[in-house]
Amino acid sequence: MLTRRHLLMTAVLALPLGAGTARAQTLRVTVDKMAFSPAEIEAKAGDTIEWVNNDAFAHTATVKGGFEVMLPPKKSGSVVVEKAGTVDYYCRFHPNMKGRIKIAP
Ligand SMILES: [Cu+2]
Repeated sequence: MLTRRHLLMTAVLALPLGAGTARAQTLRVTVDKMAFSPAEIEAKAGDTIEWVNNDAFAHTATVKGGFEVMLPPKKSGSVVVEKAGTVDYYCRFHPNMKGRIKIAP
């Protein structure tokens, strides 16, 4: 996971400043055995976050005072992140399941 993050950061740093034409992307988080993976991702405003639930029971990606994405067993759900900042989310059914989205402008 560290390696993957490092690669992502390297890719971001390699972009020329002011390129400004980056297309919105879809970033995938899998849910396996009661855990979000990767637990922390780096997105840009306008990106779509998609959670793929591989477990046989339901989860959610819930932000206090924000969005809640239902993740039925073996299904996926998504949300578009519009605002820069750090978003912490958890699963409503298993509050010890936690994830974070770092959103760049
Ligand atoms: Cu859950």
